[in-house]
Amino acid sequence: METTLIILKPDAVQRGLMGQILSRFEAKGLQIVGAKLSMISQETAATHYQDHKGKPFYDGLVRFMTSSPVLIMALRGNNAIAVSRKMMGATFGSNAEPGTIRGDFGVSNSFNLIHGSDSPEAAERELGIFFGAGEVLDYDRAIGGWVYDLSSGTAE
Ligand code: 3AN
Repeated sequence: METTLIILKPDAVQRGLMGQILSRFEAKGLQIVGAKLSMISQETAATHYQDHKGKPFYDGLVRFMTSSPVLIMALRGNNAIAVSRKMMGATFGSNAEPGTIRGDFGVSNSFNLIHGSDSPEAAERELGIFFGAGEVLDYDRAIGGWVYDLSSGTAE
């Protein structure tokens, strides 16, 4: 099982889209194993987006991400990183496919609603930035055996 970091960005919170976006992940079968509504500090935003430092959109991105609360989540499932990235859609709302979160809920390139880790290495790094010890939980869901086929002993 993979765990990924998802952030519902300030535009998702301000536009009242948290519930609808969260519902999609729940309905898909991904397990919410961490969640907190939080203001991101300048320092945390800089750490999170360190790979983009120096790019033309970097200052605006940090300003945007620190402008309003965000919903920070840890989602778990088989291939959770790829599954959630596919659900998010292309980076820019203007060309994200209908059926994806960015494709259905946004049209902006800068305000693109959601962040999701793009690799296992990034997920580990980003989960460590936003969640402290004990804040990502291990628990069984009553529906677990209906989301995955567990008959072989592994989740299929
Ligand atoms: P993604 O979030 O789809 O993985 P990245 O990693 O290429 O996209 O970019 C990280 C974030 O930087 C994006 N979520 C978006 O908010 C912002 N970003 C990337 N490119 C641009 C751009 N050309 N103009 C404005 N913001 C951008």
